Amino acid sequence: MSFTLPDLPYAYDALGPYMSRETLEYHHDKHHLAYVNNGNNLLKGTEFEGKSLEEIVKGSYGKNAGLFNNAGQHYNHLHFWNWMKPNGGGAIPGELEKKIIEDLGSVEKFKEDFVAAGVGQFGSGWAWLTFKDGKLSITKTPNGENPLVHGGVPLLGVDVWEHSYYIDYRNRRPDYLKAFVDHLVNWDYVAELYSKAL
Ligand code: MN3
Repeated sequence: MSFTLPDLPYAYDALGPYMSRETLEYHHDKHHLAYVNNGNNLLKGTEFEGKSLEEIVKGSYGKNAGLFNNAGQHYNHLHFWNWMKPNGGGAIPGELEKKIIEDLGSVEKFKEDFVAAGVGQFGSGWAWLTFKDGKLSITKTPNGENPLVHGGVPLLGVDVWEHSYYIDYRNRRPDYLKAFVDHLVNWDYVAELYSKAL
């Protein structure tokens, strides 16, 4: 398979005021597109041609850094657009909420720890709600890495590369992360991934 860039699942101005049209234009149309194009070029002639994106991400990790970085970021961004929605945040579907309380203490504690993971990721990377061995945990990864390569399933991820927040928040990464958990998260999509991972 080759990588393709899907349209955003909402209008470019739909996530305001928490994420602006300008951010989404740059982030989706330029950054994500670059991962798609570079990934396709680096995929050519490798053993990974014809494999699924998930197989490429897992298989190229530690073996083909160029391909991994771009395939990983393509995977992360495909989900990232769906991890947000207009008027997001809010109520978490029941089963998932129960599991968050069971494994992570409370919804409030989850939010605090998720934001702290994003703030604590030095440089570029991602913070995650990860499902692994029947348990939820909060993790973080550098650059294009994600929980797949550590045997987990990424249920929710937030991009903490500066391109994701610098236009709207400048250096205030914590404010971006708080806005993400309180106003942007598409919990229905997270719950869908959780039910598939069970
Ligand atoms: Mn990004």
